[in-house]
Amino acid sequence: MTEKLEDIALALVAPGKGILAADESSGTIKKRFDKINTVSTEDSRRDYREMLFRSTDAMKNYVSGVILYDETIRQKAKDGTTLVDIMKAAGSIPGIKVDTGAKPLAGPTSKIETITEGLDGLRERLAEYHKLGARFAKWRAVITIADGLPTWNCVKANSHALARYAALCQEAGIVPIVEPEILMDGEHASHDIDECYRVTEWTLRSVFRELYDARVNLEGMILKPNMVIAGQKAAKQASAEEVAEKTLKCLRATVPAAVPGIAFLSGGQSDETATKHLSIMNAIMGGDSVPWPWKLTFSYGRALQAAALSAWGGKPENVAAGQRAFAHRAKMNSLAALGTWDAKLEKAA
Ligand code: 5MM
Repeated sequence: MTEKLEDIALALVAPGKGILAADESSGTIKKRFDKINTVSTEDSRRDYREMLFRSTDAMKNYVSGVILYDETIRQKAKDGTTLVDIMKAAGSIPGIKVDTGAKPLAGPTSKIETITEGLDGLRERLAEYHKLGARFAKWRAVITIADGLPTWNCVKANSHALARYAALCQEAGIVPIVEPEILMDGEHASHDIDECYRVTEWTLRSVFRELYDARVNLEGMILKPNMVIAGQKAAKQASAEEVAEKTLKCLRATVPAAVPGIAFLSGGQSDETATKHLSIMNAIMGGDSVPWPWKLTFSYGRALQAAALSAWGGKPENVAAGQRAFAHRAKMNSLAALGTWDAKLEKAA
């Protein structure tokens, strides 16, 4: 495979393909396993991820890359093959989460606002991850909308950290996925869609300003934003068409044409809703007489894995069922990335 950042970035957003976010830290995967009454151990986490990565049809046809956690990039399957080699054999690019998590942002809003950490020693960690096979990385900044929040301090600090991370990645020959997430879930998420629009626009402007200052090559990165959507606790939820239109409007106003692709996070949307929103957006773009500059695809965690996780249920005898559920979701999202998904196809599962 080519080692050029621009080529890797384009491969990640190849037509009909998107990214599987399987980078849950040990605390997060434990929460997911608790829901299926499965104990989270090094082996059970390996078995679950091996099941996903051996879903050959899905990995070959719909998944361009997988974001891994530090433990997973070092793990071997039961037969001794590294998990990285399994996904590479299917033609999928290994990626790695390199942030060390969102921590309270010191100051008066520390109970709500966070700053993502992980810059110390990052140059050395990236060099090691490159040797282990990673060709792209991910760093997630978290922005919370609440009464009077976010603060400019929070938006600025997180944008700056994202840009420093992205520059270090490119120096190491790794494509940075830049993920500024405006939360749609959690205890404060009662904002409406227009407030999400305002904060998303503000944050993206700030992020691209910092990326420019850090001299990040926009052709060699991928943006992973939230969709413009009301908070889960909002009294009024916007229609799918409104989410699609406002998300596209916001991205067109803020994301430079040099960026090759935008791969959304699902953020707590149901599987089908996340697929539907992506498909409507791609259908709008495809039907436009003026060409849009970037590809639009998925980089879903929960919305790609939830069905597979529950079909598997931690039981070896359910591996085939888990793989079927995963392949179905991956295919639905692949169609959405082409703008051709239809709700009727969900029944075919
Ligand atoms: C897979 O979940 C990632 C979060 O892991 P930690 O919270 O344990 O660090 C997360 O960053 C994920 O990659 C993105 O938010 C996209 O996932 P969703 O579920 O929002 O599509």
